[in-house]
Amino acid sequence: MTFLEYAPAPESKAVLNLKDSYGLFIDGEFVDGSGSSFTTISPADESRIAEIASANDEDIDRAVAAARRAYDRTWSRMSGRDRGKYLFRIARLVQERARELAVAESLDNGKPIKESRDVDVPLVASWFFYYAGWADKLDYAGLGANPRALGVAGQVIPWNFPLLMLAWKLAPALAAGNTVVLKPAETTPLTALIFAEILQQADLPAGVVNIVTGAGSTGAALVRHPDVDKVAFTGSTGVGRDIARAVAGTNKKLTLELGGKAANIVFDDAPVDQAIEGIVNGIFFNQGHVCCAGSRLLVQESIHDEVIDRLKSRLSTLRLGDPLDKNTDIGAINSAAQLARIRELSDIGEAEGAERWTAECAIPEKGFWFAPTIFTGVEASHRIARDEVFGPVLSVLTFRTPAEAIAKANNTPYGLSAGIWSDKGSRILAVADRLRAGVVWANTFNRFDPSSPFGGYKESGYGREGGRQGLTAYLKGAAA
Ligand code: TAP
Repeated sequence: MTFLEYAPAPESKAVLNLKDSYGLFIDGEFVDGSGSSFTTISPADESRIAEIASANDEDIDRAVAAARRAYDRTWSRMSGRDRGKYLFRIARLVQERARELAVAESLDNGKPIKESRDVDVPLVASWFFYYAGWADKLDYAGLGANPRALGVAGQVIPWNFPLLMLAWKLAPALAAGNTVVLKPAETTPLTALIFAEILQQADLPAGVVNIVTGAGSTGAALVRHPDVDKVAFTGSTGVGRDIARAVAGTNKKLTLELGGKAANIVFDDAPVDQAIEGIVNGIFFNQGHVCCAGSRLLVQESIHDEVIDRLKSRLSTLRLGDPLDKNTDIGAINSAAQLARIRELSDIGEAEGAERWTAECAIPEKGFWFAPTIFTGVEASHRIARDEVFGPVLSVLTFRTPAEAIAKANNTPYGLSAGIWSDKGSRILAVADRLRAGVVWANTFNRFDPSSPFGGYKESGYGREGGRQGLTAYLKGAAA
């Protein structure tokens, strides 16, 4: 089969107004950091984007003190209606600067511009719009009598959806009346810093949101700070455990959104064309850097060969390359370290006896890249069936009966998400009921909405983000 070649269609970087270096955002201003600064680079070509300040313990002290002052003097005294107005203003500014934010996100993270433009940034705006609407309705949300904010929240986020994770954390915290110190991931600080400019534009009172950049040690100092009332973390299960230990025995409230190893279950009566698109979206969206990615495909044995053949031909049409090109489907892997991890686990998959297939595509010379890969003949004991690869790698297992599908789907230490593909509504409901996963999608995958709670079981963490439930993590005595 021959395909028409697409001409390059790069999104212009002219919309960006980047600074050469960025400070920490504390008490409404950009200030110098006391730690040694670091460079953020584009993972697509390893080019330098900007110099970023690093926060040490003293800076964390300053940021937490600013958040405490803002909580005591302004934010906790402001009516919910007025807090809501600020959140609406932020949401509208995100929409106004959407193109700039999307370009910056693709540049710093490596994700395709069509995803940052059509998924990440619109969801960021909708998260702020949604929680803006809750700010003056907390008394009527069934969250207990007179729900009150906790105080200062320390929030630590990962690199896979940098601005979206910031929105998931900030919007409910602010709507509930808390002030915040947030640490973005070391490899993707850029959009959080542009967002800080948006906060200045929105005239948000100084200290309500503070953004401290740095490495893991900055996050560790933040979650351990004695004047932080609430810790919210999204990231790996290993770091989540460390934070749970640090917070144990204190009065801090804690929510953890950790890893996943979701089963995407395809029954033999599924609409196969749609299922193929759902499988592709489930694991190759955002290069598979998705905590709820459908990384384990469970396909009914009778349709296994047909599904795999069609999947391979679909994957052969995906275009890998420049994240800023509007035709790109698969962007760059976020960092050299993540690429090394994906390579290592894939090599282990092969060594353990699974059959590896990789889509043919030209890999750019510079930057971090990994072509879409499928492993068939995977067994439940294989590392690629158990460990989170967090990359564009799909492990395929088979099943014969619904009971076997459920048992295999639940055979994981994680419990974040799952997908079911079937023509029968009754089967979908019966299977969904028995899956130990926080989110179950039916005949779709990776759908997000601010009104819908999201979170996991087991090693995927605890607490819910999104929806009315997402507010409970930021209010005293509130139960979902
Ligand atoms: P982590 O290494 O856990 O890093 C997450 C954040 O924690 C980063 O900001 C990191 O800083 C910081 N950090 C590192 N060590 C720390 C410590 N000891 N104390 C406090 N903070 C620390 O994860 P990652 O590699 O960035 O992200 C990938 C993982 O996140 C995957 O496992 C994925 O499943 C999970 N994830 C889960 C979800 C949800 S909603 N469940 C969403 C997205 C991602 P540095 O960047 O400087 O290391």
